[in-house]
Amino acid sequence: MGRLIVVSNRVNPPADSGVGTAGGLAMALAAALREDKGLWFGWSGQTVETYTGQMSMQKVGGVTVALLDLEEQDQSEYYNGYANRTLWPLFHYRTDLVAYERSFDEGYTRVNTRFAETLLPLIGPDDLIWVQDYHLIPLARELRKRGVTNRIGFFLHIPWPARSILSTLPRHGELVEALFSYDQIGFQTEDDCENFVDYAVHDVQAVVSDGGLVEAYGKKVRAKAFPIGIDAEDFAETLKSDTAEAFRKLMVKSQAGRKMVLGVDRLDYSKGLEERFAAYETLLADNPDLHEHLFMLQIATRSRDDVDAYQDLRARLDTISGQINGAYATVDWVPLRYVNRPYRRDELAGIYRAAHIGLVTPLRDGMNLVAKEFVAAQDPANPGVLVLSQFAGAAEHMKEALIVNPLSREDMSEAIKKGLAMPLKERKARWEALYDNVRTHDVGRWRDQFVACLKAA
Ligand code: GDG
Repeated sequence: MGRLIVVSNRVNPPADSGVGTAGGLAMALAAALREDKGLWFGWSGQTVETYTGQMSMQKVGGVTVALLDLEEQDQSEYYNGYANRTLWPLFHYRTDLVAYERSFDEGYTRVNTRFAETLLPLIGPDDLIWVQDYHLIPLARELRKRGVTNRIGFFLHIPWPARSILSTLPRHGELVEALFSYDQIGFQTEDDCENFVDYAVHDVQAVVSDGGLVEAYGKKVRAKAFPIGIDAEDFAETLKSDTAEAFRKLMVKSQAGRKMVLGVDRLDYSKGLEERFAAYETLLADNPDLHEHLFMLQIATRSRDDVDAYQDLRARLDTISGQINGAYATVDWVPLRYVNRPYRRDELAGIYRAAHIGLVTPLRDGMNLVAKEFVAAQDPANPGVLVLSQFAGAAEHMKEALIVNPLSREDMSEAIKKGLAMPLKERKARWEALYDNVRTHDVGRWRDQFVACLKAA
């Protein structure tokens, strides 16, 4: 039996000491890779002046990783360019932010070719190859061109957009055709999978048969939804750690009896942070009786700082948060605590636990793991309430949350108010149903189901 080879843009297996600090996805992939002595391949995150194609192999936390250095031009055209300025906004329905530049397209193809050339000599005859995310859609095509006949799977962590949105991308047909070089493709939700099939049927007259087999371009690919989850067991352990408990206590003390409305996100325009702040302002404006009885903590860790849209968003959030505090704060009450610094996972776990409301209101999101972490962190005897956007993939299975439209500040403001006033019995009933799903549909199940389908493809 061959090994599992995971390929992703960046490679981040947890270090030996990383238990409780690394993300669930990294933990789940690393566990599978350790079990069958697999390999994790990707970009080192480093750039060199001239590309050499040299890669370095090392063992991290029992996992063999192979890292490739790219050129600066690759970073700007492939990573900051096609991946984060073309595909990311497009797939999150932000056509207003999409940049279409030929050089991005070329950089994307070039880096996928470089990945294929470097990975090629490492592939054994029976290895399964599992490619992660939108950075690497053409990788299977490039491997096939070089004679690879192994099973290759692809999982998309972000939404697959509706046909009308996708068709705004120049050469969208090429991108879709590239997916037909895989044996199995996975999406976060049924909706995403339907969007893909809809495009294939209408734009390239694909034939779809039972079990999600899609035939077009003279090739066949299986398409299916594999909703990702968190590592619930590890998260429960993390929650028991001294650090988590210390952070929970710190939060309780600093709350001084006030209820906490919590948001935790990467600072990204897809996460609906401006709209969330606006909703919170509406809540404060409409409900003077709530003043001083609650506060909002928004942790928004900076990401993709090299991209203009992220710098612009950060500047706007700085302004809005200042305006809210300027208008409503008193000498001993800060209504909005807005924090850009990152926290460790165990610290975050303690912060989640102390929250009364978890606000997860992206404008679009593949899944959203924060929603699941918030649920996993709650005290079963006195759980907080999840307010969840209808546009997060997580909403497909988390119906017991208070589901909101993030584009309506009134909707969100009312949901926060409802959550704050929700009786314990209802909070418990909703939380139990949500937690049951988080626990059973965890990241291990996601990984095992994908790999089993890929093996059977
Ligand atoms: C993509 C898709 C999909 C956040 N701040 C800190 C921190 N985080 C952690 C959270 C959570 C993770 O980052 C964010 O995961 P999300 O799922 O919310 O969002 P993306 O980063 O956009 O992820 C998404 C996901 O892939 C998986 O398929 O769900 O839809 O966009 O785990 O806790 N972690 C630490 N410090 C922070 O300050 N340690």
